[in-house]
Amino acid sequence: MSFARLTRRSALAAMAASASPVTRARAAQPPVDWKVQAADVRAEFQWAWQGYVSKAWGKDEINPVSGTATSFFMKGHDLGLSLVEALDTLWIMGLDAEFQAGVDWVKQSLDFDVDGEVQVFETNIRLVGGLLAAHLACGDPVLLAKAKDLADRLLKAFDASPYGLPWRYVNLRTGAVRDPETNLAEIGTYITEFGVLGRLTGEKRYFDIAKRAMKHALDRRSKLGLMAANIDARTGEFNSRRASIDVYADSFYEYLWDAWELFGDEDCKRWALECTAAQLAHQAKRYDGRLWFPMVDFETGAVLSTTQSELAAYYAGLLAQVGRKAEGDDYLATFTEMQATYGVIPESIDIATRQPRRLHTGLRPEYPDACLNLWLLDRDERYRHLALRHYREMKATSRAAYGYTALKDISAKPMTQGDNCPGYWWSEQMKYYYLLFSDTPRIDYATLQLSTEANVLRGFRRS
Ligand code: IFL
Repeated sequence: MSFARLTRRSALAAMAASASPVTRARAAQPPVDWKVQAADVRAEFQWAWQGYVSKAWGKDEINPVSGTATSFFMKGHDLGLSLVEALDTLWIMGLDAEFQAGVDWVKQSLDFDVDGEVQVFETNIRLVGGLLAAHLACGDPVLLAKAKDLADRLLKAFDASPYGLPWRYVNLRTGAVRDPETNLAEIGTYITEFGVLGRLTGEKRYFDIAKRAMKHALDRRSKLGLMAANIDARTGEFNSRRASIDVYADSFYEYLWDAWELFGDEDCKRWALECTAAQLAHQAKRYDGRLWFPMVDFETGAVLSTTQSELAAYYAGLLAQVGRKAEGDDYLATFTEMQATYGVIPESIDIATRQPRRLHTGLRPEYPDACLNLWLLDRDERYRHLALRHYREMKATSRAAYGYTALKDISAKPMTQGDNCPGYWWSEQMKYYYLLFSDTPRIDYATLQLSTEANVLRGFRRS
């Protein structure tokens, strides 16, 4: 099942143990006590959790400057988003009392029978994934039942399309759907959560539903092997010409490879390799010597936009995972340069000028995500150092009275803060840093499998 991944990871890790002089020279960095760094990440997470508990308990997101809260899914009704996103991170960090308090809240207070609309994609990656990871961490069957209840409500969005492509929004109680004009990420980021749910419940249909939607889009690839990022769930046709590895498409590609690693699905592996080859052939471009992946016309390969978002940094890790490590390192270097230039990687960058296109940032996790995925392959200390730099910049700029916040203006000196901590912060970057620095015995790093939201879907070590 996951044999291919295990073999490859183990082999690369063994090679790293007998590192070449080149690798050793490149890794020459000031010595860092990684246990101390891990303890610092854990202490910061615990401190931010206390802020959430005191100011936003059960709410979706804390606004950590003002100590208020924001609903994420629907106005006036919260689903404990940050709490659910935090659960497996708390468990991995050994914050067991906090984890149990969160689980108790879910069991007593989280009810999905709500007459309100949610975004199907976000609900899956954040809540279904968060509940599944928490279940896998502690084994509590109520968490699995909640994940299944929620996923079943989301399935109505798939049923509404003759092609099994989920509409973007669904009413949790009535199943009414809205907005069929969707994109690759929102039709193709289900197979890992649904596949794990299917395994745990014995119902394979979840996996099949998720794979069908992905296959539909893959069957419509152009002669170049590219897909457009936008698709209509009613007609089943692409409704833009824009091929992208960036927002609106990103996690579709992650989930092809993840389905291979988690479930041994050969189709998904082949698709992942074919898509990567097409992207490297037709989207990879150099601007001033740096590697970028601008949006191109999916049929001609003509560059359509020179904007790249920070979110695209995940692709450095994915390239390495699918066997293109040199290109992954190359692309990581692009974002490393952005980090060195701006301190905080801009949310959106004009790749022709390397200037930020936006001054606010979303407290984003994609750069340490890539560092972790690269590090898992060969344990090169360099990735730890790069992630540490990212962590320190975040701590210096985003730490507020009651937690960590997105930034308003990265060009101001000092940078000015916004007032919102996105839910993914609880699931993503703090977990990436901790996994990189801690060597925690609670995780089997050889089998570790993370979702796009960094929910752990395999690799917990329960003693
Ligand atoms: O929700 C997060 C997740 O990583 C994703 N897209 C963007 C978010 C973080 O930037 O798939």
